[in-house]
Amino acid sequence: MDSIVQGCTPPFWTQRPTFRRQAAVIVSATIVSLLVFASVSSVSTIGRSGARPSPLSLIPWPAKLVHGPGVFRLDPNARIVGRGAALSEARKLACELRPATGFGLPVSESGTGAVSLELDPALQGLGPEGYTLEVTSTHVSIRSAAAAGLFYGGQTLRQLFPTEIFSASSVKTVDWTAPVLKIEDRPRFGWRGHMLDVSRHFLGVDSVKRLIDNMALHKLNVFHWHLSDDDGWRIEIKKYPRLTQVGAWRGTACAIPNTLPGETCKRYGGFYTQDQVRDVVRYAAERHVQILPEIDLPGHSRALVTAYPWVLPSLINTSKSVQGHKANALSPAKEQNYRMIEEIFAELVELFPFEWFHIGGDEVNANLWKDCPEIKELLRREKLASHQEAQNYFTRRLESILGRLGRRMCGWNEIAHDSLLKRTGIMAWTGNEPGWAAVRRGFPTVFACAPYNYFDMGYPDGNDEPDSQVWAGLIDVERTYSFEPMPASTPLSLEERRNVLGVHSCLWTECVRPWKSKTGWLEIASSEEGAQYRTFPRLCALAEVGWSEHLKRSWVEFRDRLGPAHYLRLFCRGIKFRVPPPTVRVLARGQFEIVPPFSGAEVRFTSDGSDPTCASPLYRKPMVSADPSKIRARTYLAGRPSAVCSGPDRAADNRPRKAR
Ligand code: TNX
Repeated sequence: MDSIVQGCTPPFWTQRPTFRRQAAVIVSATIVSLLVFASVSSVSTIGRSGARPSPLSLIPWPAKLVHGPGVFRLDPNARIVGRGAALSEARKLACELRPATGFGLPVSESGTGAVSLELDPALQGLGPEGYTLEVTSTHVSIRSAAAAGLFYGGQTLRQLFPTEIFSASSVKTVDWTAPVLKIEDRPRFGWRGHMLDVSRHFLGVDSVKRLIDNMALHKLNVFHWHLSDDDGWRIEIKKYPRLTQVGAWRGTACAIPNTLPGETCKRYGGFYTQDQVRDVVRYAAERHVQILPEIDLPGHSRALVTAYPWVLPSLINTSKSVQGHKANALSPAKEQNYRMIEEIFAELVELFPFEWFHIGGDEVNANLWKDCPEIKELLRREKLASHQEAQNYFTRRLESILGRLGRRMCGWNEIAHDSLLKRTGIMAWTGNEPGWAAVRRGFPTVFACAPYNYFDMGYPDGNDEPDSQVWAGLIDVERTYSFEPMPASTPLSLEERRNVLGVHSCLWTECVRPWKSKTGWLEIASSEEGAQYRTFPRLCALAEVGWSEHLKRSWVEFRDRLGPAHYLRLFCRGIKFRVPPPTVRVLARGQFEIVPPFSGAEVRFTSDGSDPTCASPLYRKPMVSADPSKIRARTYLAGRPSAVCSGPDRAADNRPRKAR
């Protein structure tokens, strides 16, 4: 039976009239910008075969791809067929292709169609996320051993069509063709994740869903929801209502004061109800994204502690955590704390079906525990030699609570200790070394290495851009792309390498808020836009690190797939991504060269020290200047300017700025 509208939840924002209006503007800007690109340069990417130019800009790049001659054309009468269990994936694909094409794309369970999706047990060797995609001049076939693979085949197919396929409203001027080819694909890692901190700045359900949607199109499959921290508790817990009544709000009129730099709000905050969380979990599952909840314990707990002060040690001192908070860690010696945690976790595991549960465990200020008699007594009774061992004891207790609740615990690398079960997971954030150490000790480990994958760090050439963290260095897209959890030099045995679950990026949101540049070239209108600006395009690089084989990765090829094609996809989706600026280099005898951020980028420049505008000359080739230090350049992408590259040789500087 045909089903045109039933059967999937379309990205909900495609239904919003304001977004549709915005999309119409975006699409026309996109077309104008493509014309600019076409006239400025011949945009051509060299395919992996090396032999022939390829217009393909797939991100992440697939494992095997063979080109054929000709194209497939999606026509208005096309039908999508999904037999049996493939039907729901066929419906999702149709939902994703309808808005831009404006075609009905009926979905059926039998018969023939222009596009077919099929479950095929013979493809088990590709794993549940692997798939084959064959495009002939008349037909597209996606096959996989499991639903996730069909979904990812569909994501690849979307990227084979012109970039406007990502528009939220119909684009009449485009011929919906995809090149004839065969792809066989599977991910390198089973865990490809991204974390969003909603405690420091709160992002509502719609923003979270948009992020999940954008993760899924990059084939990321774990959304890590950092739901509690010093600055706010963000999820309704029925048994402990003060967690959100008190813990979700900060400001001059609240029990939790303003603390983020420059913050002067009266009342700021928000939280998700359990019904909202169920809805988000469902939405993510439809996109094959699992949600990893994090409740950060025993440190980073000012919000919890303010709501229920009895969780603190009975005697505390004035010592401070890394972020400067006093009294923000629970006592590991109070039995009622473990009862409370078990009751909170019991509510949470009902909401989050993912096998993993994150308990934080980072940056605990153990000095806070020094003077407390009940903690001294705990050390004596349990023969714990230090406050670190007291944290290990606390973590073990949480591990058994989660075991009882049917979940596997994971936490930041500070928790790694041999007394934990080897089914517990470690998330390495301070560098690759703690990750390798955990792997060698037998822990399943996810690599979320700050100097590569912390998107709250600034961009290296970020003039007049939003405030950022710098402690782990400045991180450009190339740096994220260069991330490798298992370089050839890593002394890990084959057996140990199996413990590397995958890769992960993090967006901490201390600095994520609306913002306007001094010279007016950039306006970040909301916290969501702030988050997007930091996340994209670095997340695109992380996606390829997680999916594509290490030795087949090439930065230059990736860079030219990103620009312009993938940027235009992000643009069509309304993402406030960061436009990459060019670099100015001085050559001999006053000659200068401007290096575009990708082949064929529209770069405009001035030579008198003023900021370039869209009317400034287009850079084409090296030139001579009386004073190269006055050269200023910026990229324009779909009409959006980048930051100004001011002067020569402002190369990426990834040095850490401040020790933690
Ligand atoms: C470290 S990474 C933290 C966060 C901060 C972040 C800022 C980690 C486990 N803890 O609490 O927000 O740095 O970059």
